[in-house]
Parts: sequence; structure tokens; C-alpha cells
Amino acid sequence: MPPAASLATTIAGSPLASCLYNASGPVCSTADELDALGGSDAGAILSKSATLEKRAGNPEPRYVETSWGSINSMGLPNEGYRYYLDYARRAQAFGKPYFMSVSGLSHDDNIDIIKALAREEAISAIELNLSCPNVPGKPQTGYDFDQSRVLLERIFEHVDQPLGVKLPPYFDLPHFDMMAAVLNDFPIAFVTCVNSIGNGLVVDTDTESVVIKPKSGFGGIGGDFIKPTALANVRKFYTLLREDIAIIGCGGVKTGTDAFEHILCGASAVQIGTQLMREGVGCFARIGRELSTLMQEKGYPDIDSFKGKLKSLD
Ligand code: HRO
Repeated sequence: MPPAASLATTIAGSPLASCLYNASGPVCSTADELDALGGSDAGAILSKSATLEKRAGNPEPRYVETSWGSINSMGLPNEGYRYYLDYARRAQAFGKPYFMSVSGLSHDDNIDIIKALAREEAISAIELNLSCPNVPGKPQTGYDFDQSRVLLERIFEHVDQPLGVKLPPYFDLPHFDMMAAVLNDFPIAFVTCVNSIGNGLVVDTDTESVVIKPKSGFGGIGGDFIKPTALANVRKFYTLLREDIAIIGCGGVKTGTDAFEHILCGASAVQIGTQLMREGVGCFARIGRELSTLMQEKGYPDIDSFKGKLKSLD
């Protein structure tokens, strides 16, 4: 057997000992939850998407696990950005990057938050969420290419830390081109592909009812079911974006093989959401071991030796 494979990667100029870390969403809302991520094998700590003010979110039940994944309509429950800004200093104890997710309810809110984060060196990077599907009355900015450009123009006038964006999944090839054309015009450090597939519907045939309360049962779909869509988005943006923009894969990762597939499609790091919710922070060590064993078996010493090297059949 060749020597153990390295899972190390670099995102937005920050070294990560492992390319696996949490998706913004499950168990990253409170200081205790963030501490648990800090103490785990996750390569970074990413906070729950923050709004200007604290939010209770949508009524419960608002997260349900299914045999193939999950449906959620959390509605951005979070402690408000000041809480996650304050946490940045505490995160330093874990010796790994702390990324803050920002999801203002308006362009102005996003600008106010970004300005307030400036000069906080304990925030390694910002993940701007352009794709929350669950706030009634608020469209997903990432599906509006003009609005995405308008927002990014304003953001880059003020942002201090490296900034990436979390995108919704795209399904039509011209949409990938249109979003890539926007993103390539800005000094973006990374894109995270993908957020949940918005506005799915899960039906319980016993009760003949929807399974979550908000929005008449409509919610974001995550887990196994979305992996092919996530891989397609990782692959497309890997081929369309500037080389200096890292791709972070997110969607359907519950084994080392799933993470391997994301990296093969072009991901420099891989986030875990539904499986983290199901298994807890131990998932990072387990999936890391599985990924490392697979890499070792295939003779890949590190991520870069197979990143993006997906073969086609033509
Ligand atoms: O809080 C949520 O309802 C939520 C957010 Cl912000 C998001 O980005 N993606 C998602 O599936 N749920």
C-alpha cells in the first residue's frame, strides 16, 4: 500500500487539514454547535447563514428526513450576524478556518453585514448565500442573473475578507453560462455548488398530508437524491469559471466515494449537510477515512492528483 493520502486543501487562501466540512444549515447555529464542529475532524467551521437581526424562522415541523434525504423549510433561523461575528474569536481556539455565511434579506442588509465584518481577521472568508429557497416572499437571488450582478457590484465595493457565493442548483445549460459570465467578472474566491433543490414536496401517503408545515409543505430537497444535480453543477462551474475560483461541492455526500466523485468533478472541498444532521459531527472522521482509503487504493497521494480529472467517453 502507498503511504496514507492527504485530505489537505486550500480555500480562499486558508489551509484546511481536511477538505471535508459542514454545509451552512444543519447544526451550525449556536456557539455549542460551532464548537462541536471545531472539535471534530471537519477541515473548517462554517456558520449558519446570518441575517441582520436574529430570526426564529418558519413554524415547525420544518425539517424531515426521508429514506433518500431531507426536506427543509427552516426559514433562516439564526442568531443575527453579530453573534457569528463575535464567535469568530472563539473559533480561533480550534486552529482551523472559520467561514461566515451571510444571507441578508435585502441587498442593503447584505451590504450592512459585509461592512460590519470588515477588519475581523478571525473570519477567514465569507460565503454569501444567494440561494435560500425558504423565506416566503423572497426569491432566490441566484436565479436572477441581473440582480446577482447588481448585488456583487455593491458587495465588492465593501468586502474585506475573501468572498465566495453559495449557488442554487441550475438545470438548463444556458443558465450555467449566464451565471458563470456574471461570476467571472468579480474577484470571487470560491463558489459552493449547490444549495438544496428548492420547493420540492414530500407526501405522507398514510396521513395523505404534506410533512412540513411552512409554505404548504414546499421545501428544499437535500441528500442522496440531489447528488447527480450537485455533481453536474460542480462540473459545469469547474469548466466555466476562472481557474482561481475554487469550487466547493455540496449535495448528497454520505460516503468517501461520494466525496471522491465531487473532487473528480472539480471540487477543492466538499461540504456535508443532510448526513451531518443524521450522523452528527463524527461523519467527518468516518467519511475522511473512507476517502483517504479510496485515494490510497487508487494511488492518489492528495486531492490535486485527481481533482477535476473526470474522463468523458468521447
Ligand atoms: O434556513 C433555511 O431555510 C435554508 C437556507 Cl438559509 C438555505 O440556504 N438552504 C436551505 O435549504 N434552507
